[in-house]
Formats: sequence, structure tokens, C-alpha cells
Amino acid sequence: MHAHTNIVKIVVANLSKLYPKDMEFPAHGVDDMTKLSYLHEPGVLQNLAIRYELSQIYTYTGNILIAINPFQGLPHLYDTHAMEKYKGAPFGELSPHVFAIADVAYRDMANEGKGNCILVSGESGAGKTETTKMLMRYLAYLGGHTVTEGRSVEQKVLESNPVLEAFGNAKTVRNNNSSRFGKFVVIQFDKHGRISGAAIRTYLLERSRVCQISDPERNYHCFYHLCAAPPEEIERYKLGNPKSFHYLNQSNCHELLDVNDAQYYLATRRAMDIVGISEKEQEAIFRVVAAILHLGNIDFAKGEEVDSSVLKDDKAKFHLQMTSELLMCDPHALEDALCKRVMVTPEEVIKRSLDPLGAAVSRDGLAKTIYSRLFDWLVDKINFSIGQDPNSKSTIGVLDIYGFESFKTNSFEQFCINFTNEKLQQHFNQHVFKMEQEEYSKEGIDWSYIEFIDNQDVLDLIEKKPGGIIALLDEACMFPKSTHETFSNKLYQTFKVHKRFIKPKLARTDFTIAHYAGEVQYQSDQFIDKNKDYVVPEHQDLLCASKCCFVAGLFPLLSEETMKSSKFSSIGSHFKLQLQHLMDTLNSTQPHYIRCVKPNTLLKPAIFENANVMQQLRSGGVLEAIRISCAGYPTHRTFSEFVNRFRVLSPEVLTENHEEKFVCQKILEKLGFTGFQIGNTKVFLRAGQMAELDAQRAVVQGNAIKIIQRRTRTHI
Ligand code: AOV
Ligand code: MG
Repeated sequence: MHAHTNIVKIVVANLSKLYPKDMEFPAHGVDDMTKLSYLHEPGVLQNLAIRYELSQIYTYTGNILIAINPFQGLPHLYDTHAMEKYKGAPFGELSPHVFAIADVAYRDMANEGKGNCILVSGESGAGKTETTKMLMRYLAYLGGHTVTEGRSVEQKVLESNPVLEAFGNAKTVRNNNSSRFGKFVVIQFDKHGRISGAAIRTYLLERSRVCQISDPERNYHCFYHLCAAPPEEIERYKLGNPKSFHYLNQSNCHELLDVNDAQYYLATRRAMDIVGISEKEQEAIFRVVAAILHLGNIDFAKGEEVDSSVLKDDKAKFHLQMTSELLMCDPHALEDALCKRVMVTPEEVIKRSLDPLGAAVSRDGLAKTIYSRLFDWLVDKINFSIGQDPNSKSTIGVLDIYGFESFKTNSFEQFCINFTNEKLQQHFNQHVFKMEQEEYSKEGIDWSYIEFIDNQDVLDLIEKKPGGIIALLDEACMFPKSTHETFSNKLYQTFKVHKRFIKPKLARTDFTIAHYAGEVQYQSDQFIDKNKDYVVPEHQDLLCASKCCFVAGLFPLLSEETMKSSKFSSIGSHFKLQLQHLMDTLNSTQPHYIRCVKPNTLLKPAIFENANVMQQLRSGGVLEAIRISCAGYPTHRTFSEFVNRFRVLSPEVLTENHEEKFVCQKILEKLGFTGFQIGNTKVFLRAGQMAELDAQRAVVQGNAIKIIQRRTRTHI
């Protein structure tokens, strides 16, 4: 076919699938979706795609920021110059940016003395953690100190990130630096708007990764960092190539492209210095990390007695020796703790042997416990070192959780991660749709209801008490004869007709949940084990007796009572409670939302996969959010808040001693605003109007200051 041949292609389409093209669509797209003349999926998608091609990764939807992962460094976007520009700039005046969101949160916090929070959501690899770090950097810039000696609070807050990432992030199929824990950082400010403290709360670290990884994922970064440490350290800890350790060589991926583990090791140590972890503590931390690697190499073989186990060979003996040296505990006691179990019967105490498989499970359990205690220690230490300000009422919380995940095999960890995302999605729904529209009707303003997809039914399925999946799992854990088969059958029976629960065809123990972001099929075989929060008493005794006070400190002596009570403690229920506390905290603050979008699954720059992006926008309720921002009133203020803030714009209205409601109306009319509504107790403003009012207020106040200055000068 010749290139110049005109090809006429006829496409037959259903009329309902045709959307009008916006003829006035600007070549560069629009920076706020509410400015689109037609609101439909193709238009929204096209706008994002055009902007992404021009490296405009941020776009507003009213007050919500959509951030599309650039998968490449854009340093100019985040440098000091950019921070200076955004400081105090009216919202919407400059191009959309994370800094603008942080700036609004900071000003709301300062003006109204209220708690604010910034919630960053999106699927795994969408850019939540990077976005959170930018937010924290900007808040540190706004509320920072000039410190002459020692470390400032904000430096410690910022440097907590690399430390926690080294120990809590890992490469997964979805993201090379995937957060395997949730994090909520509350930054506290004094009455001058200066950072006066901070508190870091973390949520459920993925423990199984410590001893079980699959290709091409990696274990936690810190293990590889340590294997790339300077030679003296390698020699001291008898480390070497990651390939020689069972906990690392289950996957063939040991190195990451563009990541130099040796440099990261040094950077982590430096960050530890800054957050206030002493040299001695750092030595102990990495000694424990090394011990875990050696522990993983202790292999077992069948012993002479039936169902018993012994160390497999000389190699296993060497690693046992190394582990006990590094943890400073008795090697025989360590061997016993791994290979034997103490059984207490009413008559006597018997030591029972474990078979090689049982011993390996015991070993892995020990590794997971040590690691998660180490992680908790780090968080406590950082919090202690940063310090909290008990008097601060002005706070900004920044939430960075693990994003929605769906892998080939999904276990209890994915279940908890996706449960977290459901909770956050519900918070978004509640604020953006439910509460917003309830407020409209309560205040009696003109409004026609906008529908959205409520995910309350998924949450009921997971967390309802009694009868939800977590409750049924707890029951299964308490009943000694349960297996994953009985647990799965119970689920199948209970949720036979649940809209969000599916028994996959051919599956015998798998179950599928229709999450807000898509269906995920879970393998139930390890749910029961993984839900039990249990430390083997022999492990506890062993490490509590360690001669290293750091190690012993990770395993404090338990009270008689806790020792005796064999009541099982449920990870799922505990996690549910933690999330509930988090939601309570969030509900008492003013939220700001950032929705991160992952443009492609290749993790590469400049590739924008339409269907993929559309799916994320749809499931996150972005289109409905645009609709509500276009038609709705994103800003509400009580009459007195409004009058206090904007009286300067029209002082003459006040002199006439009118009702506040009337004053609000007058101020807005005088300035030529239209489209706002006056409710029963509040003023409702359209998108952008608040920023416009603030800008005018700044001008008037600026002039007033100039006049005062001029007057003072003439007096002199
Ligand atoms: P996530 O936090 O949302 O995933 P990250 O924030 O770790 O995702 O982002 C994944 C990767 O995308 C980063 O390592 C960067 O390489 C790149 N990236 C993200 N945002 C930016 C940005 N603004 N500029 C440049 N590169 C960026 V997870 O924690 O897996 O849910 O659990
Ligand atoms: Mg992350």
C-alpha cells in the first residue's frame, strides 16, 4: 500500500459510547479537571495523557491532587527555588504541585489552629512514598529552624525516612522500593508555626519476607546493604555474597539496577547518626541483622531418635556458632531452642524433639520475631530522639501506606494490605461524597445527589464482628483442629451469596474478594499460622538471657501472668483495631488528598497505558470526585469564621450592624462573586473562590501595612 493512499476506516459504534470532543481543548490540557467543558472518561484521560507527555505530572481535581508517577528524576520540580515559589502562593495560582497541597494544609493549620492531614493513596508503585517525602521536605522548609548546634527536629524527621526504608522496604514485582509497612507521621507545630515535635506510627510490617522470598523479589534492603559494607565489617560478621545466604538466595535477584548497596549502607549509617542512634547501637543493630542471615543457614537433618533433628553438617555448625556469637547467647541453648520444644503437662515437664521440618519452622519463626522486634525498636528510638510536643494542637499528619496489591499468589499479608487500602478508600468516600453531600442537605442548599461506589460492603465482609473474615479466622485459630480447608469451607458457607465474595471455580481453598480496586484471589493455606502472634517461650528465654543488652532489650522479661496465659493473640484483630484508631485520628482532622497513579506496569518513564490509568481513576472514584468538584462547593466556612477572615475586604458592611449571614452575602456580592450558596449556618464556596478571596485579602492587608509604615515614617 502506498503511503499517500487515503484510507477510510469505518468504525461502527454504539451512540452511548460516543463522547463529544472538546473543540476548545487547550493544546497543553487544563491544570484542573473541573475546567474541562465535557466531563467524560475519554476527556479526563486525554487531559492527563497530554500533560504527562509534557512532564506535567500533577493535575488538580478541585482540591484533590492527582500525581502521575514520572519514573524519572525531575529535580527542578522540587528544588529550593520551587519551594520558595509555592510558599504562601494562593492555591491554584501556580501549576498543581504537592508543595501547594502541603502549603494549604500548613496555612489551614496555622490560620485555624486545627489538625490537618494529607492522605496519599494509590496502588503499589504509584509514588506514595516519594510524594510523602516531598511533603515532609516542604513542611520542614516551612516550619524549620535555624539551628547552630545539634540536630534540628525537622532534620531528624526527614532522616527517619532512609532508616525506616532500609529496614522496612524491599523490591517486589510491583515496585523496586516497596514499603512493607504503613506509616503515619504526625508533625507538631508550636504557636509560631515552627516544628516542635513529631510522632511516627507504623503499621504491621510484613514479617514473612525475612525468611521467604520468591524470584524476582528481594528481602529487606538492609540485608544487602550489610553484605556490601566495608571489608572490616564483612570480616567481623563473617558475611559475603548474598548468594551464600538461604534467606537471600531463594530469589535470583540480589542487586538492583541503579542502586549501589555499598553507598546505601553508608547513607543508612549517616541517617542513623542524625536521628540519634549511637555508634554502639548501630553496631548492635547490624550485628543482629548479620545474625539473622547466619541463623537462616542453620540446616537440620534427621536425628537418631524418631522425629528428632540434628545440625545437618559442619556448615550448619559454623552458622550456629556465628549466630550465637553475634546474638551473644549460649550455642547449646540456641540449638535446643531450635530443635526442641518444652511440653508442660500437669504431671511433668518434657522436652520433645522436633523433626527437621519443625526445627526449620522454629528457626524461621525466631528470625521473624527478632526482625520485627528490631524494626519496632528503631521506630521507638526515632520517636524518642525526635521528641513529642505535648502542648501542640496544630499538627499535620502525613499518611503513607502500602498500596493495593494483587500478585500471582496472595496471602495474609496482601489481605491486610488491601484491607488498609479499603479503609482509606472509605475515608475518601466519606469525606468527598457522603459527608459533603450530607452537609449540603443539612444546610439546605440546592443540590442534586451524586452517586458513588460505596465500599462499606467489602469492609463488612472483612471486619464485621461477629461474622467477618477476620472474626472467622480468629475462631479457626482458637480451635485446635482447624485446617485451612475447614477455614475455607466456613468462608464458602458463610458468604455464599455475598456480592463481594467469590469462590473461584476449581478452587478448593482459595477465595476471591472483589475489592474497590479489583478482584484479588487469596490462598488461604497460611492464614491461620500467620494470624497467630506467638513467640515461642524457649526463644524468649534464650534471647532474654543474651549477654548483649541490646538483644536482651528486644526480649524483655515477661510477667508471670503473660507467661501463663496461653490465650492466643490475633494479628488480624490487632491490626483492625490499629486501623480503627488511625481512622478516628483522621476523622478529627481536616483531610487533604493526593491520589497517585501508576502510568505503566513496566516502571518506565514516558509510557502512558490508557486502560491501566483508566482502571485506577475509575476504582478510586476520581471521575465522581471531578463531578462533585465541578458542581459542588469544596469550601465551607461558618458565618463567623468567614466574617472574621474577610471583614477587611468590606469594612463598611460591618458598620451597619447586620446579621452575620447577611454580611457574608454582602461581602461576596460586593466583590462580584457568583455561584456560591449561603446555607443555614455556613457559606459554601465554589472551587477557587477561597483562593481568590485570600488573594484579595493579602492585597488589602499589604496595602494597610504600607500605609502604616508610611505613617510611621512621616511621624519620625
Ligand atoms: P509507592 O510507595 O506508591 O509504592 P514509590 O513512592 O515507592 O511507590 O514509587 C515507586 C518508584 O517510582 C520510586 O522508587 C521512584 O523511582 C519513582 N517515583 C515515584 N514518584 C516519583 C517522583 N515524584 N519523581 C521521580 N520518581 C518518582 V508501595 O510502597 O509498593 O505501595 O507498597
Ligand atoms: Mg511506598
